[in-house]
Amino acid sequence: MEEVQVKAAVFYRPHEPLAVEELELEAPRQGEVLVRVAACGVCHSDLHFIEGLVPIASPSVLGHEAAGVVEAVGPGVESVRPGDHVVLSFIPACGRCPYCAVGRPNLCTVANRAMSRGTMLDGTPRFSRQGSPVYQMGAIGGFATRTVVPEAGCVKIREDMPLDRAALLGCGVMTGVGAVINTARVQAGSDVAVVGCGGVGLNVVQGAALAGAGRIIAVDILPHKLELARQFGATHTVDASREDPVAAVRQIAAGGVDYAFEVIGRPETIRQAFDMTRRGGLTVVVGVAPAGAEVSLPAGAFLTEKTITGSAYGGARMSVDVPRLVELYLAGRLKLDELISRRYPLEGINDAFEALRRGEVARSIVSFL
Ligand code: COD
Ligand code: ZN
Repeated sequence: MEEVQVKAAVFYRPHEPLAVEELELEAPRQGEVLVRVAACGVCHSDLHFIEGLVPIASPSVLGHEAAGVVEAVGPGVESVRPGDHVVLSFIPACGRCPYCAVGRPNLCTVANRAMSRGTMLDGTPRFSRQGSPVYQMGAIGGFATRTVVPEAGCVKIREDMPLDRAALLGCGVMTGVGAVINTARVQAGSDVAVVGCGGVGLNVVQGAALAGAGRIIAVDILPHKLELARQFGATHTVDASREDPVAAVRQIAAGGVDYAFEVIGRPETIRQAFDMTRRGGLTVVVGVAPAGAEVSLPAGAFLTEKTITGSAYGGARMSVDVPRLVELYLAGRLKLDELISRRYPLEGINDAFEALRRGEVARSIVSFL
């Protein structure tokens, strides 16, 4: 197979709009898959790169929340074939490293190295422009008409699952619902607080509802996000721009909640989530604060057996979790349609990021359908 031309949104430097331009895409190599992208969600993590808060290889095709149709496979690929519908994973777990071996594929050494380099598993990207490499966010680079990904980054799904909604499973839904189900293992009847109800936080809210949590307290600074959180299953809401969220949560759930999730990525809100967790409870940090940031915690609180943990990609075991989420959606038990506030063509990508920055959307998607 020959190289193909694609149109993609390319990041060159922080604080600059992405450039929508033509790139060359190499044919899939051993263990790789060429995918025609159907849709790619616009996540705040991509915005972190654009805002210069988190470093990334440059130039890079952003986008890590995508689904599409397999068009061709490289040598040795066995799990998917042309025509298959797939959700893409930004942690294409190798299956052999120590983390994979102990059942924690979201921490896979090989995939996380590829992710930090913006390459395939062999350390090189498949996009290029006039002969120079163009990197791919999360071994995906989903803001492109086509991309090449590792076979391990493809999760085959039912063909009756709409691909635009399937795309959301690739990051926001997996990260949010997974933080509740896989990382925290929230118990039925327990109290939950969610600090930050954006594209990922709303999925923490609906994950808590799925897990049968008792009180689900949504915290945000935008009233329309709190309204959405109610639709997704929040039983209480707290507007942190008007009142102290820690005091408010501790009043609603006497003494604090059993589980508090931070889904923004700021030291102050991580501290708030910890302080609203009750004795013996668990604080789960989903958001990643800017490089170099530190959080301070009251050391005395550990005497109360409080636990704080991170959650990466919702503890995803993609080949198990994605088909489960698809079934939940098709059974009417997982909200995806309600997450999609807007659809943009690839040319509208910078408007999509501007809307996300202004807090206007739950999720928007770039749609190639
Ligand atoms: N108090 C309460 N809510 C707040 C505050 C505050 N002080 N500040 C902002 N918020 C709200 C906003 O109003 C908004 O509703 C929400 O927080 C943030 O939502 P979004 O839609 O802007 O962001 P998401 O949900 O797309 O992304 C959140 C992440 C935490 C995933 C992301 O920002 C992040 O930390 N990414 C790094 C982690 C990572 O790389 N993960 C892998 C790929 S996602
Ligand atoms: Zn994301």
